[in-house]
Amino acid sequence: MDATATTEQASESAPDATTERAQTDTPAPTATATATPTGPVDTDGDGLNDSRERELGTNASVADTDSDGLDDGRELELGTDPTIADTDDDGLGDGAEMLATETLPGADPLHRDIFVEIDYMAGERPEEAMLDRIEERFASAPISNPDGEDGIDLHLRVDEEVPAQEPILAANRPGELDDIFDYRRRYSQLDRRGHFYGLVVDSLEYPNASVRDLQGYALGDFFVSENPAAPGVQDNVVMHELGHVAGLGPWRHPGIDSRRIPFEAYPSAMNYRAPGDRFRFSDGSEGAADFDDWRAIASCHGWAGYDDSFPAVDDENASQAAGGKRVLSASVGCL
Ligand SMILES: [Ca+2]
Ligand SMILES: [Ca+2]
Ligand SMILES: [Ca+2]
Ligand SMILES: [Ca+2]
Repeated sequence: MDATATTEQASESAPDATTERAQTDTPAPTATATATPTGPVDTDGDGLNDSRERELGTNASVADTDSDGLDDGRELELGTDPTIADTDDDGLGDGAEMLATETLPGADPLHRDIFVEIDYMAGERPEEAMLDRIEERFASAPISNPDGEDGIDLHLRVDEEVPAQEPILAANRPGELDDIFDYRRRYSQLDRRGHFYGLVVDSLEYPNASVRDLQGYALGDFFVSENPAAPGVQDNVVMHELGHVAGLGPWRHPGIDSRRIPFEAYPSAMNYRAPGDRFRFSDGSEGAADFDDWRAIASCHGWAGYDDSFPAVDDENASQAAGGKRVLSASVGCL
């Protein structure tokens, strides 16, 4: 704690040195070289004097130029962009990532974060070890970040136990708390930006017999996973449904939600031929039939550097996929 306080104090007394570092990504020459302005005027009191603000393109009369909750001087200390409200482009503002420690614990304004609230029916609490394994997959994703480190920081946060009902219907019907959408409405906090919602249940029941064997379900920013007894299987189900909510719809690639492509050619949890214990997304490196799941997720979210690479929609596959489960296919998307 003391070290942090000292650091902040030091950078406050030498704001220009900190600025140089953030701007050029090279070591500051010396702390004193530019830090001794005579009578600097800091009109808005954000820790940067007016002439420095002109250089940076920030507003010298507004402390928080991009209105993200962090003053311009503080942003330079952190390395975030004082003129961009969401420096890492993950849908969570710089200020929220730094200050909303209760709703976004562990968020990093320079690294892509995805938060998932997970509720579970009584007796179906997901194992932390399983959630850790999936988080590790995302952490090593080949996705770049402003902090220079690859990966997506996935936060799978177990929230609360909800009343059990088995099986639970994966379709809307009138009545209180008798289908998965009732649970979503009552227990999710999807109004929080950047959040997905997951519900772990004992058994899912489908109104359409053709999909009754599926163990998970995804719609928009919400997914449901059965909690099967077989070890390892749930990793794959959760990974698969997370893929859907993150943007991997069946119209993106013929191998998603199908058995048309061998697992070796498209080694992804989105492939129905994935062995139960193979929970991973593909990076497109296995040849013509492969698909870069990670890049599709990134471009689906509009992350800088990936937004122009979205694969063309496969209309034929989309319509085939829509055949048995139109609602599912048409609505699964990304934030
Ligand atoms: Ca700001
Ligand atoms: Ca900012
Ligand atoms: Ca952000
Ligand atoms: Ca972030």
